[in-house]
Amino acid sequence: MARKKIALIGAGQIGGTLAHLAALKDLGDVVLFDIVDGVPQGKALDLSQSGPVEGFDARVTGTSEYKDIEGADVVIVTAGVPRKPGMSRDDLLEINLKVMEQVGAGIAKYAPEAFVICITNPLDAMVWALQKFSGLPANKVVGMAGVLDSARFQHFIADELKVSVEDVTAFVLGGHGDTMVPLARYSTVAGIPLTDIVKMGWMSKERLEQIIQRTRDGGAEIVGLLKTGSAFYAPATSAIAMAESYLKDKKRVLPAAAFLNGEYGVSNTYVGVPIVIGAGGAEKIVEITLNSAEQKAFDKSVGAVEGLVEACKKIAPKLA
Ligand code: A3D
Repeated sequence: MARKKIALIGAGQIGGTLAHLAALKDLGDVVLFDIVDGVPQGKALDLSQSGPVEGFDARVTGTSEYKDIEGADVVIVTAGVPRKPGMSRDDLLEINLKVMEQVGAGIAKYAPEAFVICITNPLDAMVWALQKFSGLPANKVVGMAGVLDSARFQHFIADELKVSVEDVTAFVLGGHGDTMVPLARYSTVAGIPLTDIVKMGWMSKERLEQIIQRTRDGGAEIVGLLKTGSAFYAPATSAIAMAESYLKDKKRVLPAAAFLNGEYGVSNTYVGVPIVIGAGGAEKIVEITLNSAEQKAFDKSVGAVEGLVEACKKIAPKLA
């Protein structure tokens, strides 16, 4: 069986980490693409030289030409600019939208059969634009945010209760922004919903609220500490989990920005919901029932994403 091919568009902080993880997990050969000549080639050479030590055979190459991504099974997009302290994800919209147009054209030409995972911010609007610019089917283009937001929530809960992260599941819905909706009712410790954990007195309601807010601000907290860029280890790991589920047809149920066509009462918009990822891409959108407070928070989040999509249409009228 031929080795799978993973193309990484953007060879910055997340791109380099993605390449390392993909090689360590032997997911396939890796092509790192970037417009800055030398960076993808240099990182690819460095990573290749870790192969003999780690014992991976994946070929890691760097390029600035789209033709080298030809036939990729998976494309992960991080091209664009990240946040600096004081910036919101939405401040990146105009510049990253232009990047999505170039990337979409490159994917359409050389990797139209690929499963595409977008990470570039503002995530929900950029994945929407990337799907439109590339013309790929909507079930083959998804955005990574929910796995990361849920992992942040899981980490904070496990840390607070002093339990293993392995026993904590977390559930975050909605757009990847300040309006994201961490759902306590659907997040559990060994199957016990966090709402019951509060009732049992294991954690106070106030503490849970603080953790939920810290999850929402999780990206900004790291931007504030790093000062020169945004988080990259956990975002890369999260996208690799999605790529692996596709490549191995694992059919994992993961939160991701998916194209909604009536589900959750939303149309023609990408927003974070649980989906099944298998060989067919986004194979199923899982529609959970929301209580009125959750629905209100979800609607607010969808409204924020729709506002960004409208801004994209104004900047690039061909998306309208
Ligand atoms: P960074 O290290 O700056 O890497 C971005 C790379 O994109 C750089 O190497 C650029 O040279 C390259 N690039 C710029 N324009 C183009 C282009 N037209 N074609 C190809 N490559 C280009 O950033 P990063 O890796 O830290 O972050 C990448 C993106 O991910 C940013 O938009 C972040 O905001 C976003 N991000 C999203 C999440 C989510 O959870 C959704 C988390 C963290 C970061």
